[in-house]
Amino acid sequence: MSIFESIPQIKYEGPKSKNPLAFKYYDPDKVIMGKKMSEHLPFAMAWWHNLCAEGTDMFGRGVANKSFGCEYGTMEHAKAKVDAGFEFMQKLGIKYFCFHDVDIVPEADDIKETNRRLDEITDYILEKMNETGIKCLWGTANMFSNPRFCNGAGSSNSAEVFAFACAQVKKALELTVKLGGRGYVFWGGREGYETLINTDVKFEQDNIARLMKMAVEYGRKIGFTGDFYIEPKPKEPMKHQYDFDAATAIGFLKAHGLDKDFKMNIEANHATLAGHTFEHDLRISAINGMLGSIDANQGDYLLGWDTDEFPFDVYSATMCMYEVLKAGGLTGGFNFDAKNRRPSYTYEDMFIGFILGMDTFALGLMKAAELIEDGRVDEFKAQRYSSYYNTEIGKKILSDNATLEEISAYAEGLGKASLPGSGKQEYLEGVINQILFN
Ligand code: XLS
Ligand code: CA
Ligand code: CA
Repeated sequence: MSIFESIPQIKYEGPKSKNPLAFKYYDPDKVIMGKKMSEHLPFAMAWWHNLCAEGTDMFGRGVANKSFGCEYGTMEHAKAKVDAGFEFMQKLGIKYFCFHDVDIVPEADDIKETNRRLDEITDYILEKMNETGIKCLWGTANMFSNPRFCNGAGSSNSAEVFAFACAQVKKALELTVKLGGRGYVFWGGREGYETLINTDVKFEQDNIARLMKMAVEYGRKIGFTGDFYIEPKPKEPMKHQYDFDAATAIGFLKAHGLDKDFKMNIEANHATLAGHTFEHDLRISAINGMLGSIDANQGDYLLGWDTDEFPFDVYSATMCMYEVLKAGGLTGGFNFDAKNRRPSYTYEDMFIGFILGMDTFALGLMKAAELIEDGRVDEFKAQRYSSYYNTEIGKKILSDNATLEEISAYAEGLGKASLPGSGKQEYLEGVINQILFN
């Protein structure tokens, strides 16, 4: 039985097509820099936004009907979501999905019953995976919706709540292993504080590390060989979140000896909320060897919160793909942690949102490859630092055995430094425009 009966298989029709239900740029078999687009771009569907979110906001109820013909809160509904999700992914040619524990079943009052439901639904998901070849990108535990997590999960002031966080992480890890997930995500939505007046920051951060260490130990014990990810976000829902941005999260992981097992899952809209560009957080992760996976969405610069929009900014997608290509690709994938705008509430809109996101990243990939093949940006950057490679003083500095006295003597010998050379920002921006719009 089909849920999206009126929606055809979505095909590549090329940039001239005006068919809203076709790809204009995402051509899965097209080869870019020696690899198929579909391999460069392992796209994933986020269970929560696509199959659960109905467009509720602070001022209004849902407008999109995601009952899929069943009563909410039942296992029939949970199964209908599986059917809908797999039909949806197949029609778009999406190979991966991501999930939270409570996206896939209705949560019961007793965690033992929730876990029983999770076993039942993952048996069903596994059947669908085997039938279709669709895989799990990553799993996670929702440790922010249930009222018990109002003061955080790993960072909760309550030992009992901490124990429930452990129980959910344990189960979500087991499910991720069962479904063969490539990664396991910690997004610390409530791991932060509303006010320092009532908060012991060191105690809370040490406890988050304790939870993560136990998760790594257990995960490895049950055969999880993938990466653990931290997904940084500076705020929302908490006023201040501990995993503020990539640099902060990486520092935390290194301080607690967790950096070998963890990488970053960078979300575009979280990076911009932290006052960075998307590409900034990607670069910081990559130079630390921790660029794992991406939540591909975009925010709205006029709004101060996380709007999780489908990406359509090709400039930003190009800068993202430049970072990804330079880093040699992702071990994870591109999860569309994105939702339709509230007034776009039809089944067709769900598909159009994904088509927009996939086309935007396909364009980003093609343009980033052109930028690299063009070479002007990379050549300029290399030339900009060349004094370290082609002068004696530069080589001395890089040798790591120079002293402050020796280098100072060189400067004193010169008396006055020449200017460091133009940064040529406007020239480089022009090169990017030329590549984007040629
Ligand atoms: C919320 C986060 C969340 C994580 C998974 O802002 O993006 O959805 O990706 O818990
Ligand atoms: Ca988000
Ligand atoms: Ca996310």
